[in-house]
This record gives sequence, structure tokens and C-alpha cells, in this order.
Amino acid sequence: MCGQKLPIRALLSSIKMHLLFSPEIKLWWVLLVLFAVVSKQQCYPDNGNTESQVPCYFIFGDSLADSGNNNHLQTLAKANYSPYGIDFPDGPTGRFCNGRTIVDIIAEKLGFENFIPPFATATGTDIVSGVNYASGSAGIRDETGQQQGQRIPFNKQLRNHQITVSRLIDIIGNNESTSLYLSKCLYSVGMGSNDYINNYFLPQYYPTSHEYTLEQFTGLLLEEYKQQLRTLYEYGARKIAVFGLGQIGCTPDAVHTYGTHGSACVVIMNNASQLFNSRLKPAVDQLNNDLTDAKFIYIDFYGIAGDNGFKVDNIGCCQVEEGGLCNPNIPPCPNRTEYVFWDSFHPTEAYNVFLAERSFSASNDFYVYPFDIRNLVSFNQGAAASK
Ligand SMILES: *[C@@H]1O[C@H](CO)[C@@H](O)[C@H](O)[C@H]1NC(C)=O
Ligand SMILES: *[C@@H]1O[C@H](CO)[C@@H](O)[C@H](O)[C@H]1NC(C)=O
Ligand SMILES: CC(=O)N[C@H]1CO[C@H](CO)[C@@H](O)[C@@H]1O
Repeated sequence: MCGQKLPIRALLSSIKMHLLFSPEIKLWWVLLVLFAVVSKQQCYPDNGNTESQVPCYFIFGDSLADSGNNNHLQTLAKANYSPYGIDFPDGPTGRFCNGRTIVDIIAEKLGFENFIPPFATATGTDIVSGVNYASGSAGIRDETGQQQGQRIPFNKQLRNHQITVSRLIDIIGNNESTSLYLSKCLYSVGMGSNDYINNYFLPQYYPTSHEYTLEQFTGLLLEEYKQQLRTLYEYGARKIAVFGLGQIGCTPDAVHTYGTHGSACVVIMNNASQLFNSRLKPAVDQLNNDLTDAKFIYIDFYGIAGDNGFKVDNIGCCQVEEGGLCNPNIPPCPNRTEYVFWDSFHPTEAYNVFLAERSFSASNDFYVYPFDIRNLVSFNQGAAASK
């Protein structure tokens, strides 16, 4: 496949295809269409419809989206060994899953030929289709996850994105065209789980639960998160999907570590998720009100989770070691499509498909606000700004 290794002429034409209607390059129109036809014939001889719905997809997050950024870091939060990747075409890559993560599946639905490359290894023109900055154990707060070792907190992921933007300006050769290009891309952000799991609920390592009530801590998280999302906007993002927290009290690790006192899940941790989500939704409203040429959407993973029909939702498919990640020496369960959890924290590919489908094209509006990713990518910002 040549999707990430296009020759430079085809690459530029693919960038310019997405800028077709920008006035300054109208003159190039005919020439570019020619280029696009040529490049398509060279690249995708057997596939009729390969145009992605957006030119690029930038991914911010934690282990639910990490695709290899932690591989070279000194941390316990790594998944670049078997049986991780047992159902992934390239085997173990650093994904905390047996197969594709939710953002991989979203990229496929958008029509990308290749998975979005991790920042750690993306070079040259790889970055034009987007970059994945996600890092296992990372959080909104910089200190989150530090008991595991190195990680890339959201603040650092944003600085890495700034580096990508300047590389893109070099490739595209023009600041304004780059801004236009970046405004057409999809951005997804899923942070916050670790600020509870690998911070607030670990009083032996972090002082936060002594210093703040759950409400206060959640308030601080949301203040910081809103600021970070504004920074993403300042770097040119205009179509941003924000993932709410899932039921963090239902992971096999939470149940094992904290006990449930008769409930199915750890109630206080699920309360934390709900509190976070209940503040995130109005934050999305506020961002949409303040930044009228952008569109933020909120995806309710907590609600979606309540609706699943999986047979096994309380134990992971692989045998785990003490930290809750898979034991490399024991074969995982064979019937992976029947499990919600792959290890003690992370969903199986089958469950990721379930989440991605309901985020991408929702059959109703219960869990997407104000609409789904499919509508976000086709959203016309010009129309929104002139309202
Ligand atoms: C969780 O939230 C419910 C509903 O708000 C509340 O009644 C309950 O006391 C909370 N439980 C814990 C352990 O915080
Ligand atoms: C999955 O396979 C394992 C091992 O064969 C078996 O013990 C388990 O009951 C199966 N689970 C389901 C839900 O079929
Ligand atoms: C993509 C990008 O860097 N755009 C910049 C172009 O220049 C203006 C003004 O200097 C900046 O505000 C943009 O951020």
C-alpha cells in the first residue's frame, strides 16, 4: 500500500484536493484533478472508492488509543508483546488490545487506507494523514500515571502536535493553506480515566484525594481540560470529538483491587466517571458557544456501555500479571468476540467495534451530543460561523 508513502507530487495533489475550493488555488484546479487521477491509478489500482472523508485525523488520548508511543519509554504501561495484537495484522504494536483500538476503527470508517501513525515513529510525509499522540497511563494532569513510569501527558501531546503543525507548514509550504488543511481534519480526544485510576484513587502514590473532594478534583480536571481543548483549537482544530469516560468502576482491575460490596462494579469510581461526564457535556457547549467556527461533540461511552450484549463483561480474556496487563506466557481465551475486556483494563477489539459504530453513526442521539462523528466530519463550519 502506498497511502503513507506517496510520491511527493501525488502527496501535494492529495493535500490540494482537500483545499480545492480555497480561492487562492482555484487556478490549479484542472491540473490538480489530473494529478489526483494519476495518483489514484498509481496507488489504488484495485479499489474504486478510496477517498477518505477527511484529509487527516489527529488522535489524543491514553492507552485506549495508544498505538506504540509508549514502546520506547521507560514505563510499566507497555503492550508491545504477545498476546497483545494477536488479532492485529502486524501482531503486537503497542496497542493495549488483541486487535484494533477504537480510533483505528474510526480511521477505517473515515476511509483511510492505513492506520494513523504514532507520533513516536511518524517521519517525513507520514504526518499528512494525521498523527496519533496517545500514551498509556497519561492524563489531563501532568503527574498522572507517574507511578508507572514515563508517559506523554495531554499537555505534552499538544506540544507534539505543535511540532507536527510546523512540519506540515514545511511540507505544504504556506501557513494559510496549512490552516485551511488542519481545519478540515478530524480530531479526537479521550483523556481523564487515568486522572482517577492512576491518580485520585491511588492515595498511596498521590496526595490528590487528601487535598480535594471528588467534586473539587473533578472541577479542577475540567478547568484544565477546557483550557487544553482551547489550545487544540488554537493549533487549528475545528472538528473535535471528545470521548467521555466509560464505567471505570467496572474494569476487572477495579473490582479486584477495591471490591464492590455487593454491587457489580466499584460504585465510587463509576460515580467519578459520571461526575466528570456531567461536567464535560456543558464544557462542550461552552466551547461551541465561544469558538463559533469550530464544532465540538461529546460521545457518551458510559451510556453506550450500558447497552452492550456481550456474554462476559466482568473478567478479561487474557490471564493477567499483577499490574493487570496480559501475562506474555499464557495463551488468551479463544472466544474473544464474547468478551468486553481483553485484559484487566482494556476492551477487546470486538467491544471497540461496538463503541466505534455507535460513536460514528449513532442510530439515535442518546449517546452522541449534539450529533455523531459522521455528521461532525461533514459539518460545514462556514455555515456555523455565519449563524
Ligand atoms: C454514588 O452516587 C450516588 C448517586 O449520586 C450516591 O447516592 C452514592 O452515595 C454515591 N456513592 C459513592 C460511594 O460515592
Ligand atoms: C470461552 O472459552 C473458554 C475456554 O474455552 C471457556 O472456558 C468459556 O466458557 C468460553 N466463554 C464463553 C462465553 O463462551
Ligand atoms: C497553521 C498555522 O500555523 N497558522 C498560523 C498562520 O499565521 C497566523 C498569524 O501569524 C497564526 O495565527 C496561525 O496560527
